[in-house]
Amino acid sequence: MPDKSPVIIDLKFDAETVRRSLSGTFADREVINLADPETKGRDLTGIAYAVVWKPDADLFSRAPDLKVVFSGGAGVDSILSIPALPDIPIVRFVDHTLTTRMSEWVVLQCLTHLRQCFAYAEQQAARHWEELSQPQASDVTVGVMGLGVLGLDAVRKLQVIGFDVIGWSRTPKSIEGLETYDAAGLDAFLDRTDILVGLLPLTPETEGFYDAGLFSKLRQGGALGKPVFINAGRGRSQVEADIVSALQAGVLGGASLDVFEREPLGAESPLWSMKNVIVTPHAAASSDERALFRNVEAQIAGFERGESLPDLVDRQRGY
Ligand code: NDP
Ligand code: OXD
Repeated sequence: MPDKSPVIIDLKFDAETVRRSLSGTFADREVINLADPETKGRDLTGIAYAVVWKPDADLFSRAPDLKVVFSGGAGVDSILSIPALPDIPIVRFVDHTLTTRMSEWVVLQCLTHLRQCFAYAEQQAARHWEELSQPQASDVTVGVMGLGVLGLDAVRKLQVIGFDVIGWSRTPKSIEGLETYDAAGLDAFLDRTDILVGLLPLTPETEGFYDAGLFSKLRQGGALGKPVFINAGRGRSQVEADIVSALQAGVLGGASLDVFEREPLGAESPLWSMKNVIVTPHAAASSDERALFRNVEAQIAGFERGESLPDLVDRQRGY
């Protein structure tokens, strides 16, 4: 084995897929996959790298010499919440495979609500033939919250479909072809929005953010009649009881949710069977393991050549 630091793998993904995807990767260093029973109790001192998703709480005390932590996903809340996290660089997983998947999901959900798929599914079940009046994408304003890697790609793809798109982010932005709002413009942004797309990270500021007060500020009487809430950011940013009440009261006309306050979503949740609601199991943009390992290999090679690491997490901001 060449004299290069091993890499620890602690990914709470499907264990078999991780194992299969590791074959042929990291050719120049040892891989210690903590899902393998033989690594139990293994001394992890002296190891520089770890690739993690929902890591074991004791990983950082077991591996005190880590130089870089690579996140197995784009979101890092499950890493930042570990109390023993050392003050070392954390690299997010930013890759076209993940970005493309997210945009596919977002576009699919926006089109599902625009093209009245729920109403047509009901008609089909009843063997009922009736053409419904159909707004155009350009009649509908999609407000994308979060203009980072995922939000911006979704914006561009929604624009190609023809939606009127506006964006909102923490800091002010100037983006060609996109009207944007910052934190101070929240109410004005919501007041124009027919379909709200949440692509925000979970931070202390965004916890419980999508609540009754926010839903009540979305535009009523737009081309879809009632506003729609779509969230693929993080579930703890949404107040699920408020989503249910807003749907029941007609404040919201529909929702597409990929993330939930508690995952898996409990069987008792009313969201499973509500009208005009799509539930997907945190599957909007799962990481492709092979792409992840290729990405980490390239990052480690660059780091060992003395290059700076891209896609670093800002611990102060929390994302
Ligand atoms: P980025 O870090 O690239 O972008 C985050 C965006 O959110 C930025 O525009 C940032 O604003 C904005 N933002 C953060 N905090 C606030 C706030 N308090 N108020 C307003 N805007 C804020 O992240 P990505 O686009 O790569 O990913 C976004 C999130 O998507 C991830 O953190 C993760 O939670 C989720 N995700 C979900 C997946 C799924 O399968 N459901 C898959 C992958 C990711 P600014 O530009 O001003 O910094
Ligand atoms: C991610 C996710 O953050 O899959 O990448 O949720």
